[in-house]
Amino acid sequence: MKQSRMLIPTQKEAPADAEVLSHKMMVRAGYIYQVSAGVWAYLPLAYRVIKKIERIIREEMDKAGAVEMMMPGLLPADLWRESGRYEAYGDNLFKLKDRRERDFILGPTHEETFTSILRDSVHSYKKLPLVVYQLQDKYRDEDRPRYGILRGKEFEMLDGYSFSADQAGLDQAYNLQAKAYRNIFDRIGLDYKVILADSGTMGGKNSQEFSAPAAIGEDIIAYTDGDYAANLEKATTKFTPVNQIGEPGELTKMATPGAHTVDEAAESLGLEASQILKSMFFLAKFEGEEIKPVMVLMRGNDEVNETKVSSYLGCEDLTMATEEDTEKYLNAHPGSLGPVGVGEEVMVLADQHLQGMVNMAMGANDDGYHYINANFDRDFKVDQFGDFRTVQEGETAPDGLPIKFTNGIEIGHIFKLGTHYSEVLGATVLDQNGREVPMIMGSYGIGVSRLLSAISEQNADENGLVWPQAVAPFDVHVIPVNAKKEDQMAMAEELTASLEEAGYEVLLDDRKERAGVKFADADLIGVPIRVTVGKKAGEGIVEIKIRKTGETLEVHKEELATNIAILLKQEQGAE
Ligand code: 9G3
Repeated sequence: MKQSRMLIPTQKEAPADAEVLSHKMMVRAGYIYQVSAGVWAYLPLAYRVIKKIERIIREEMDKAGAVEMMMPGLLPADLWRESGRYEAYGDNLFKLKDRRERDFILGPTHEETFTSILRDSVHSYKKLPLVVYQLQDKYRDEDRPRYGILRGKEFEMLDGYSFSADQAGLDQAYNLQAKAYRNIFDRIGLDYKVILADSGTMGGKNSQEFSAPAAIGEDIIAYTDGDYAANLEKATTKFTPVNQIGEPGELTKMATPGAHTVDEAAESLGLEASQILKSMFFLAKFEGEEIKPVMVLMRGNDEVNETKVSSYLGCEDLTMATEEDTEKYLNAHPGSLGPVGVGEEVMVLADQHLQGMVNMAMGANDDGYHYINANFDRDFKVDQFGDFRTVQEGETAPDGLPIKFTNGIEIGHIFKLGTHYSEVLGATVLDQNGREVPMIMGSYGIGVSRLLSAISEQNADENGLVWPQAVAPFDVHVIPVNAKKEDQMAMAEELTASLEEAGYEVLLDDRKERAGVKFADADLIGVPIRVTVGKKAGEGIVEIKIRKTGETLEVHKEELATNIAILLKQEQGAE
């Protein structure tokens, strides 16, 4: 392919609002163009990368027995009203009307759409399991689109859905998809972890997230050198309850003037922060508008994990109570909360690490006062002990090894949905006994366009992008140093033809630009192998440069194809 015919608007400077490497370099290298905040055009080089990723995805999906199809992006709101999600996702949903004032949305995901088609098309368990998928743009009105195409308002997703008549069918589909996802990320050359994650509002308990370690990742992953890895939202430690001994002392109300934080209370009472019991007050919103006040207790030096609390409660939304909520339910201020004396209507959850503690200090729901020697049962109730805290680095993971933290980019997520959507939308089949049963579903997704950001974050350097061979826009970048020198151009064209003949995809920089410009652009574009045709062209000598390592070697043009084959195999091996 002649570079003079490509549209590759490289730039010396990154856009002012670009904070991260992948965003800076994908714009500078002429891969993407911002049409609007969070809305991007994929220029020819990015489009070639996406097409290579899609080919890998299609091969692995087909191997896993999934069948590709295509849904509309423009969806009738009624379908989302039936599932209850039209309201639930509020501002994130793009809503619009057609000429007859009928409500539509731009699809952010397609559980409802696929379920409605299966509902109308499949009625017997004999036709299941079915796994269908699509590669399609999704629309989400992100409040803060950021990091280039990593979090956009329109992005390409692989979304797949499995429909089974029984749990075994779901387990099998889920495992096949999990394997396919590993194959896809392995073949692309991405570094990733498979982590335990929270299923959030998707229902079902099991879900696996595929996370690409990267400094800018929005996920925090808790992992060990063993095989434990979990999203911080879900991560837990090896817990051994301790039964502390100690006679319960007399409950005493102590003046602690001006003490509002755990540390101030500890200071004022001459105790350690871990001896102070910290009370966090939330309002939990359940299906059908019911609001429940929830107090969560934990050691003073622990942090409450709101995802664990809302997952335990199964509530739709969990928010920290405001001052007036606290006044209303506890007749107290956030700086001096405690469980002693709270009304029955307040649910009290306690982190399991409190179990067995005696004579605890805690807020007295009275500014400037704290209790000491407060004890379970005698002085306050706990409705449920559980795992409600966020783990900390260094603590012992369930596999017995110390926990480490890293940031990760969520690149895939698979869910055992169960029957939530098939029930609300009436997608049932007759089972072998002729009984009507809801189909059991799984949903599976990869952020396809987001992969370009993840790959770039993991491979780019200060000179530009670096693509793994499997998804690079071209295999080889041929650069005649001086386009005005006939012999160099002739040799460059000859090499391009023979490499293409050998099955390589070649970008020939035939532009009449200075050498410096060509080399700088080649570094930005990031094709894995560069062949420079320069002064020694007359002797049939060319220079090969490996973009990833910067290594160069001179070879005779007769050995070029052989050397490239070896280098590309090495690069793949190195992955
Ligand atoms: C919405 C909006 C944003 C959303 C969703 C719905 C995330 C939503 C979760 C999923 C779950 C799976 C199929 C492929 C795998 C992931 N953000 N999710 O459902 F209306 Cl505005 O998308 N979907």
